[in-house]
Order: sequence, then structure tokens, then C-alpha cells
Amino acid sequence: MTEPALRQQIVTLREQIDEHNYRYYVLDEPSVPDAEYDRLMAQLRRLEQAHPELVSADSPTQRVGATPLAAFDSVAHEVPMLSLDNAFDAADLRDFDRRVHERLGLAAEQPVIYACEPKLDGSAVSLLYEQGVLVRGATRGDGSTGEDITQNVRTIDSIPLKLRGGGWPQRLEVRGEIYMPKASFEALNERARAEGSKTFVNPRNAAAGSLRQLDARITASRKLEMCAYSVGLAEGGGLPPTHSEILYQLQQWGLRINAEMAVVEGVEACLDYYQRLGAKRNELPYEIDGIVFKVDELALQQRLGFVSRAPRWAIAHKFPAQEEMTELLGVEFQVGRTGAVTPVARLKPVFVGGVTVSNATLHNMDEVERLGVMIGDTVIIRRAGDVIPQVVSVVEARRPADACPVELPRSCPVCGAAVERAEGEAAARCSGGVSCGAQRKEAIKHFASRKALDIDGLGDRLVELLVDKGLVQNLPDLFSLQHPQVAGLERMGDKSADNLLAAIEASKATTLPRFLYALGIREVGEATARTLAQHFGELEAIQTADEGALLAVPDVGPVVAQHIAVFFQQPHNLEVIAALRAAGVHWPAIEAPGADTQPLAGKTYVLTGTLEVMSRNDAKARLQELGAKVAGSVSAKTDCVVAGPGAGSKLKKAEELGIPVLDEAGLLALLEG
Ligand code: I6G
Repeated sequence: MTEPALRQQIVTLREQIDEHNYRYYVLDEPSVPDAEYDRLMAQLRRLEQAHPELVSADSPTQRVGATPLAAFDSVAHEVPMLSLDNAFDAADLRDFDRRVHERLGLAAEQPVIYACEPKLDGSAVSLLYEQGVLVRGATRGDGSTGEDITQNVRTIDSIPLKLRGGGWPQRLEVRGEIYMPKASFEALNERARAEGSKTFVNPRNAAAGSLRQLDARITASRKLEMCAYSVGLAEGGGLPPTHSEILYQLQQWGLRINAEMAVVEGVEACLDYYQRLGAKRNELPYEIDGIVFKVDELALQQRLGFVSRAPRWAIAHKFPAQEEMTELLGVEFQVGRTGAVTPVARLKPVFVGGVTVSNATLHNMDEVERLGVMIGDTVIIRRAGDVIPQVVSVVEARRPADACPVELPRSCPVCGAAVERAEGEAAARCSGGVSCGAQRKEAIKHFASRKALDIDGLGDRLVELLVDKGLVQNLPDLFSLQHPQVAGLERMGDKSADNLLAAIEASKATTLPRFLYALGIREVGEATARTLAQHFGELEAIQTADEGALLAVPDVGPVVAQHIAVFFQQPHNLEVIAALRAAGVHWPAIEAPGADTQPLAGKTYVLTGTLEVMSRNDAKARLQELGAKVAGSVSAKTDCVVAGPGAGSKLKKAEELGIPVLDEAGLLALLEG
């Protein structure tokens, strides 16, 4: 190939990769399968390796530098990175709006236009682009001086090494938040726990810790993302006249902005936005600690100016704290479905994350050791969203003289069988198996739960009662319960007994994925159960599959394969399955995926707003089962938007683009029909 042709091929490959990155990270609309992306990257790497003279710093292959730094250099911010004032309630926010009105000389009834954005819980950064090329990344530091983390920010795929399009100021400093999505944080800590290494207290610390690595390869291994929220320096070029338009402009230039950003009129609309996002907080894939409201028009921002180190035109309306301090009163050991003996912290009740918490998980004895926690300690509790409350650290300075160590019991607190800890496993387990009442109770609760056989009315309390009274010992016993036995239980009457027995009867008609999940095989969650069912088609094939055959199933690794094989080797489990089928539990045959089972193949759906009947995750999973792709943002390629109450900009965009919109009832009809 001639040199110009080679150069052209390299440029084209880089452009294609940059375009795919933009669609994936900024627009949230992947345009090619991962395999195709990997192929383009491999091709570019090959060409650059063969012609190192053609490698350029903004090539997508050059994100991760191989030489660790000795220390970070200091960076003086040319425009100081300010902080924000906080509002803790509606009255604070209304006061802010009143001050804005007074300073601008506006009549009270004249609404101010505000831009609203979630405040991501991460680390603030400054990215300097010169002539459109990323030349420096810096931490906020004290606002005047930060640290040069260029090597590290370059590893973050949602940060463009080169701006897209044109028309940008010669020197443009973009500011934003680098954060770790919740799922990446959980996975990182899960891995750390399994390896017995240090866990991070929260996604914010994880993001900050990952950014301050002298070896950029470590940063690259952490799944960080970036969301732009403002411009600092802008020299040699103009910007639009409002904050929201600047954000849209940044998006055009290749930076990710928050998809929830909205522009509203007046403070009451800000309060509505705060409520709406608050209701969605747990479902967002990243943590937020409040909402930032900014006067949208830059000319007005300029008139308002600054007070000490904060702008007068912006405020952060905070959500309830997700971390609080309390006292560890004791530790109890709970026995789970698989026999895992889990230490649970009994706490002096504390209000955190919007609820009163009096128990928190300590995971396992490795975690107890890692935290160095003792009974009587003052501990920091974290409750974020639906995740069970956790003890994240100990305030050692407050340890009382009579603090006692936490000790793993030698025998199961429920059945008395020996507690054992297998080599290399973090969890200790009760060796009682099905003879342990606690394991049986948990297995039955799981079997009846919503994602399993979904036995309406058979909640945890009732299961406890049925097992304690000796009416149910094992899963199949549920199907031989008689009316007088149920009606005679505490707080049950004729009617409730009828309802429960009808629900048990109805649960016999299930699906193979639900049944597999309901069996409670270790490491087989809903998704794995679905893939197993789809792959093998029938239960008998799964029961007789060896580890090799199981490993051929997508997402099934050696550990899961072993758990499945061991489960089906146990005669007791086979007897339970046979008895359940004899009692009438049945499911329709699984068809190979095709037009009939995947009627939404090739369609792109977007979910927005609050769903009331089903969770967003369930809706997404069900749409995916039917073959649809579920995207995070609306574009001309979207086929349908499902909008619940509180839907904002995505619904608006769908309406503008004439995309069909379904409400939740419509979605349910679609899923059923
Ligand atoms: O810390 C911040 C988070 C989010 C911000 C911010 C923001 O906008 C969405 N905006 C400004 C102007 C500042 N800090 C100073």
C-alpha cells in the first residue's frame, strides 16, 4: 500500500472508532456489535504497530499509557473551580429563587428559567482542549490548584481525545464529574471482597481513588464515566447564550451530558423536578446526591455574579444523606437458603437514605476482619437505594473500652449442625443441608417469591409459620396443604385460606426459566435460568448435562456449571423435582428463539418516567426477551418510547420526532400479547 493510502486507512479507522465511541458513550445508542468494534481496533493496532511513525496521541489506541508516573504535577486553574451553595429543603430553594429575583429586579410573579441537572456523586474534573485536542485533565483540588491527571482521564472512553465537528473555541476547558456507575462499583467491591482486598466505601471514593492512580492502567481497569456540566475557560471562539444550549453544544462536540437535563420555568417547577428525580434516584445507573439548579441565561448569570467561592446563580438541592454514624449493638448470624452463615449487624436505629435502619449486613467474616469491627463500636452505615444497608467503616477513635470481638459460631444457630468454611471461600456454611430449618424456610420463601413461582400471598411470615407448625417441610408439601390447616393459622380466615390455596394452585402453571430459578441452585439467578432454559429447551437435558455441556451456555462459567451439575447430582433434589411435577407443576415447551418468540427483534425501545406495576429492570428484561433493544436515549432510530408519570425530556423528544409512545398499561398489553 502507498503511504498516502495507508495514512488514509488509519484516519478512516480512527474516525470509525471515534464515531462508534460517540454513539455508544455519548448518545447511548450503540451502532455496531462489540465484535465489530474490537475488529476495527485490532486492525488499527496492527497498522500502527507496523508503522509507529503514524501513531498520534489522539488515536483511540493511545488511551492507556504504559509508564506509571512518579507523582502528579500541580495545575493552576486559570478560572477557579468553584463550589456550590446547598439547599436542604424546599424553603431553602424558594429563598434562593427569591434572592435571584431581588438581585435581578424581577417581579415575584415573573418566573426565572432554570436548567436542572442531577448532581452526580463523583469527582469534579477539568478537561482542557486546545484546537479541539485534549491536552490536559486536572482534578478540582482546592478550586485554585488541582493535580494533573491527564494520563488517567485519557483512559476514560466517554472522554473524547479529540472534539467532533468544528467551531469550538481554540482553548476550551470543559468541566464535569467523573463517576463510577453503581453496577461497576458493586462489581469492583464484590471482586475485592472475593480477593480479600480493600473495598471502597462508596462510588464517589471509588471514582476519586481510581482517578488518583499513578499507573493509568489501574484507572483504565476501573469502569469510570464522565458527564460534562459546564465550561470554564473559553478562548478564541464563542459559545451559545444559555447554559442548556452550551451543554447541547458540548454534546455535539462529543462530550457526554446528563440525559435527565431539563429546562423549567420558575422555582415550583424546580421542586417538581426534584421530586421526580428523587423518585427515580434508585433506578438511575449512577449515584446522585442532589439536583443542581442554574439560572439558564448566561447574561443573567453574569449580573448575579459570585459570593465568596460560589456562584449566586446556581444551587445544589440535596437529597437525604446515604451515610450516617451509629452504634453496633451486637452481631447475629443468619442462615440463608444455601446455608451461608451471614453476620448481621444489630444497630442503634439511625435515619439514613430516607429510612430508619436497625440492621445492616456484614457480608462474611473476612469483611468483619477487614473492617476490624467490634461490638460496641461506632460505625458508618450506608444505605443507597434498594441495596441492603452496609457497615462501611468503623470510627476507631470512638471505640469503648469494653468493645468485644465478633466471633463466628461453631454450630448453626438454627439447627446446631457444624458451621464449616471451605478452603478459599469467604462464606461459612451450615452443614445441616435440608435438615436445617433455616435453609428449608429460605428455600420455600425463594420458591414462592415473585420472580420464581410467584405465589401471591405466600410471604416470608406465612412461610415461617407453615414451617414452624410442621405443615410444610419441603417444597412439594406446599401443594398438599389443605383448607382447614391454612384457615387455622394465626391471622388467617376462610377467605385468606381460599385465596392462598388458589394462588398455590395457579402457580403450578409456570415457565421453565421460573421453575429453574425457583429451585434455588447456587449462582443461578433469573438471567442464567433464562439462558439455560433457552439453550437446553427442556429440564431433562439440563438435569443430565455434564459440566462440559453446561460450559457451552453463554454466561455460564466453571463455578456456575459446577453448582448446577452438583445440584442435579443430589438424589434429594431430583426427588423434590419429581414430586413437584407429580403435584402438577408444569410449563409450556420452549421454542427456539425466532420470529414467534422474538416479535420485537430489531426494534429499539426507550423507557422513561416511573413505572408503577413493574420495575424498570423487569420491563427492560421482558422487552429484551422479546428481542427488543432497550436504549437510554431517544433518537430517530427509536421505535417506541414507554413513558410513565414524570417522564420529561425523552418524552418531549419522542413527541417532537413523532415516535409512538406507550403508557405502562400499553406496555403490559404488549408484553402479554
Ligand atoms: O459540583 C457540581 C456538580 C454539578 C457543580 C456544578 C454541577 O452542575 C450540574 N456546576 C457548577 C457551576 C459547579 N459545581 C461549580
